[in-house]
Amino acid sequence: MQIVYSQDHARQHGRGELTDGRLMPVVETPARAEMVLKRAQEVGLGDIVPPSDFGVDALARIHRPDYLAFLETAWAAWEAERGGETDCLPLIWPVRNLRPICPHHIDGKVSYYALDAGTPITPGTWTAARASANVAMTAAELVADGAPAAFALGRPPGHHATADQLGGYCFLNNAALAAQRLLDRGAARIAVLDVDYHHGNGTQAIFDDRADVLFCSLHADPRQEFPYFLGHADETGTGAGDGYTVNAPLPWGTTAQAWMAALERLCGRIAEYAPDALVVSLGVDTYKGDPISRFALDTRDFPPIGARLARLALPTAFVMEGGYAVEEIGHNAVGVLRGFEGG
Ligand code: Q9C
Ligand code: ZN
Repeated sequence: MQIVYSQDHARQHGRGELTDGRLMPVVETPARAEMVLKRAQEVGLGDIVPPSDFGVDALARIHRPDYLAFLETAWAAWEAERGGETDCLPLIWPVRNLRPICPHHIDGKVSYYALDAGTPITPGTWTAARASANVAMTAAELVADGAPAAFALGRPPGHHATADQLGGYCFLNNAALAAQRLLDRGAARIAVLDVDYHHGNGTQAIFDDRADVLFCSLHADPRQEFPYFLGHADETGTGAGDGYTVNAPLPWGTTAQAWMAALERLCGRIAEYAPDALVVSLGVDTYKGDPISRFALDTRDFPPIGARLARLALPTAFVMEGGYAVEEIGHNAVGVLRGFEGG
């Protein structure tokens, strides 16, 4: 399958994320994408193609215009306020008992538009995030043009980003943009399957009230794990979208066997939905050696995931999400894709 890739991902290189009570080096680094690219080339996965530029209008199919304007201007406002020595991070949120009215000062604005303090805005964030979104939409375009599959090898990831919020290392929801692109190209129904260790709260929220996108996710139980406030089993969608969200929260320590059993259930639901295409939010932070995650999948467990997805027999756009064990991320992510091609 073709691999869509842009070097602009490297423009997002945060200095610090607030974690465990202190500012720590970020785990969502440029090396992640470089390691996946290296492995894809090693095994000859497919040709590497650059993204097309779909412009801000395509982003606005999913994201609120005021949020896009904020992302575009946030670094300049932050830099003007206090120099460029530190990344732009929030400190207070419009939570219970406060009012979500967007402030004018950058400190308040970044808090309004962020859902955590682990997602630094840097000088290159807007460039890198747009490139990652274009990478995902280009993969969708390839699939819409008839490719059986395509791989969007982008970062920063996307599935925690909502229509108007960044968080969880995500700024633009690449998978949602890919799904929307497929719909805009004529598909009637799209399934999004999110296999990242973390719940894809952004993607779920974006499609919550829609029946034209089935959102299915396997993830660490939000009672134990980030993003903590979405991803429970009783969330099934609202309004017209009722019945089109399926969550499979799993406990810390989940093994490949239990994980595959949950995947089987979600694949059944996807087959029943009979979508025109599938978007896979491909996170490999389910790996047992992942530094921020607590599932127990081994490198050999990833190819069977791809093989099972191939049995759905759907045109498939894979969109890179999480995975922070940098040495193994290439073997794990490309393992899924090779399993898909061989399966
Ligand atoms: N101490 C994705 O995988 N921060 N995002 C965890 C760990 C949030 C992960 C803090 C993790 C978000 C795309
Ligand atoms: Zn993740």
